[in-house]
Amino acid sequence: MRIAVGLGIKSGEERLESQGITRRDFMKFCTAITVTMGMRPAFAANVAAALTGHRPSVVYLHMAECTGCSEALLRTYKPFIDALILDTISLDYHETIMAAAGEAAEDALNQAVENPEGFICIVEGAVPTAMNGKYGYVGGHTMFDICQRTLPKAKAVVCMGTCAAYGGVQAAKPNPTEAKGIAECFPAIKPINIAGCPPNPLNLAGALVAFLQGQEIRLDELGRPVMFFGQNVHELCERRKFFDEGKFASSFNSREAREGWCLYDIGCKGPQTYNNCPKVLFNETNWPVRAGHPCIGCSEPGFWDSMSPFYQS
Ligand code: FSX
Ligand code: SF4
Ligand code: F3S
Repeated sequence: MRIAVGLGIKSGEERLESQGITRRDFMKFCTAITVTMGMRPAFAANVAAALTGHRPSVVYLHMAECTGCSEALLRTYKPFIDALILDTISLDYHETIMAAAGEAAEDALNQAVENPEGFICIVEGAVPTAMNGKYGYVGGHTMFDICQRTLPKAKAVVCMGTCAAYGGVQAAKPNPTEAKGIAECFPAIKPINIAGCPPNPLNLAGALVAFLQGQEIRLDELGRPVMFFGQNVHELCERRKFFDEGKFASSFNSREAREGWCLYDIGCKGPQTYNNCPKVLFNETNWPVRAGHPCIGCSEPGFWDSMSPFYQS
């Protein structure tokens, strides 16, 4: 396994150790990514090698959004998932967590974009396009201009969350800012859409691993990696047997809901929604439907309009 022998890899292992990440925790994380990617257990060694190898430069842009996607990444129950992802990459620009401000931040962005080794661009949030983009500014530039200047130079563009992928809540009717997702806004860009509001950080980690390994990432017609979004929530749901038996909870606080009956009658959109939440879980702990909340379709384009009302009674 490369992690044990290569000089560069060893320094990767040392980096992790210096952050208090034990080898056991690290391999557990690699196994979680392996499962998320739908690979066989032995693939965990390849994941470990990808995560401890060369660190690609990443520029992380924020558009119009709630920043819940970054929160999902940074507020993991064990700090090491965010530490690992942030250690795997060289995060050269991220408006929310970078120390630099003002001109120093601008310089950091310009330098990262001109890096001769290239960079991966991760985008959170939708792009406001009305009035020439005047609804969204960062550092005196419209969000539209920042994307237009940055995205075509990236080796890969990853949309972190449904807003960047399809517009999300900003694009909900009546959409006064004419917010759009990246692919709609810039048709020449073919982003990898890690959909979800918020998306699961393990899906981002899995996509980065696949990219670092030079794997072909097969996308569905909505730009989502099939390895994470190839099945719908309903197929994977643990309440599914109750659906098949025609056992539907009639209210959120009913005994039936607590006993695991299907939430379809109270608004669940699992049958129309492609995501791996039941399999991957958030924080290795839970997912909406297990917690008693219907799926609201958060990984689908236009879900604020097409999937609402989210609750039925
Ligand atoms: Fe959207 Fe993400 Fe939902 Fe929020 O950045 S996908 S509103 S969790 O923050 O963009
Ligand atoms: Fe399908 Fe939702 Fe029922 Fe689960 S709770 S079986 S996802 S309809
Ligand atoms: Fe979103 Fe439904 Fe999963 S609401 S988080 S796709 S269960």
